[in-house]
Amino acid sequence: MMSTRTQLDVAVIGTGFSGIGMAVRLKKDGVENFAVFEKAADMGGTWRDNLYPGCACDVPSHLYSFSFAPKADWSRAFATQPEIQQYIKDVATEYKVESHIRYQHELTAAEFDEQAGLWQLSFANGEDLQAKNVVMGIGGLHVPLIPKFEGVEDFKGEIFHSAQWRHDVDLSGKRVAVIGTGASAIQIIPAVADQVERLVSFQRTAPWVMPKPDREYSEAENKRYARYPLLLKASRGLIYTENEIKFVGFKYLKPAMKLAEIYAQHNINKHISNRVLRRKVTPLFDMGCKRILLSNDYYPALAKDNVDVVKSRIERFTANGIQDASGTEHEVDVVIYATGFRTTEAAADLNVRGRQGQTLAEAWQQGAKSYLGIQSAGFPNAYFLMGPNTGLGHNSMVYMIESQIRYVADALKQQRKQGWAWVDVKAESQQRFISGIQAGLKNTVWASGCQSWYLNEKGENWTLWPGFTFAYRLLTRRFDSAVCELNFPATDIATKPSLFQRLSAPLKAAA
Ligand code: N01
Repeated sequence: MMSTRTQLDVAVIGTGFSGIGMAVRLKKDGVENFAVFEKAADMGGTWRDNLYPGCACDVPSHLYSFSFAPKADWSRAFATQPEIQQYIKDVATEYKVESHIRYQHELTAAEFDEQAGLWQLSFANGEDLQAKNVVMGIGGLHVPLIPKFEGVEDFKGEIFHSAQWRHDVDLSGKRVAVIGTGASAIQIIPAVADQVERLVSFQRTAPWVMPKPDREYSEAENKRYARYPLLLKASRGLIYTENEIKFVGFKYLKPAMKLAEIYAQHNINKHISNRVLRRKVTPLFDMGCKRILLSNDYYPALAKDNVDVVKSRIERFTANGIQDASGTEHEVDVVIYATGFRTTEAAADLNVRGRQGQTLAEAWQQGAKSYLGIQSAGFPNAYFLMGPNTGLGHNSMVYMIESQIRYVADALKQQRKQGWAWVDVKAESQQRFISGIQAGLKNTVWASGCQSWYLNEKGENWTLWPGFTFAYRLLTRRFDSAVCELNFPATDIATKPSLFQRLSAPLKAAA
């Protein structure tokens, strides 16, 4: 049981890739006085929460893993949710960070005490404590987006969100509606299509879906990876490079994306013979504007006799189902919202108060303003992992997280060495960074006119990193104290001799 008197050097929030990666780094740097706070009873972040059927990663696991903890025995190229969550747990065990985790500690408030240079943290279980630094590893996509449909309260069946899967609801033989056709839906639909009596897919926007180069790894292959770590590194490097090349298309070589669209259309035609359905599922926006999805079984699932795709807008819910804008009522027993998440700006929902009592929600009212997606002016000694404008449309988030962990670790190291009470990024440095980001986003495919979770309701992009990921790594290679306001403990300032005192000391001694 912790009390307000407990004082930590670092409080890390969350136990996903970000939180566990940060904890490992703190241990490596010899920091022991830290704790990792987790709202749930288990670790894994998004890979603990998303338990829907078919949940898997769409980035190959040789890359979607920590560079310091390569795994030679992934069962397949694109690992599924249980294997990825287990990987996170194995890393926590191997690097001995489990004893630092405090489960069932949901952060409810964080307030910075400028005089003391400490964060006052409060948790839903009634505990509170102080920490010199806070590292937010809460993930970018963890608050389910639940649209408000008219008549929802009249519906007699079951409704749940993809990230809050109801395992007690048996879908066998049921009529099921899936709302949304994003990364989650295209995994759920094929996974449940054979089990249900009828499936209605409500598609507002048809996504671009490419074949997924997925396969099982043979035992012999994995033995080779274990025996020759360089081979594993080469596989990781190759996947990384292929993904970075995608960014060239997103920003500089748009005609190349047109070729990719032709290939994707061929993928639709290969699996769907019905021309009406083909047209329905053919996207009408530039490829890359929304996340490019990977699947080998999505289109075959849509082509099944018991699956319907409804393009008409959802008008309202009825007692027995959903009525679309054409007036047709689709009777269903279960509705699954695969409607995505509120984005990074959702971090503003946290009750975080920085200097002069300003809340994060107030600071981010006109956009999620940050420096490198890691610091936010007015919130000293607070660091964000997977923060604003560091999401990716083309590569592995774990790579970005590792860049950020390195930057934060360097900030903390310099803080210990220099004895700073607190460190706050200067508003003008932050503004310069934001201007660069927004200029960089201008000619990318993400600004080509589609509506996606990358953009807020004003059409502004506070989520994506508009460049190569190696450029981000270079930018974050060392903590830059020159862009920060640095504050020394009051006692240090009082006892430190002034320049005049230091210069006049020898004269006084000689007199
Ligand atoms: O959510 P989404 P997701 N009425 O926002 C539709 C990551 N992820 O959970 O396209 C009707 O992509 C919405 O329609 P539209 C990944 O980063 C990763 O699928 O806006 N429909 C869309 O079709 C991904 O990008 C993996 O017109 C409504 C869908 O719901 C992110 O999570 C796996 C609606 C939401 O799609 C989110 O993916 C899964 C409404 N009112 C997820 N509101 C990996 O493999 C929304 N929609 C790593």
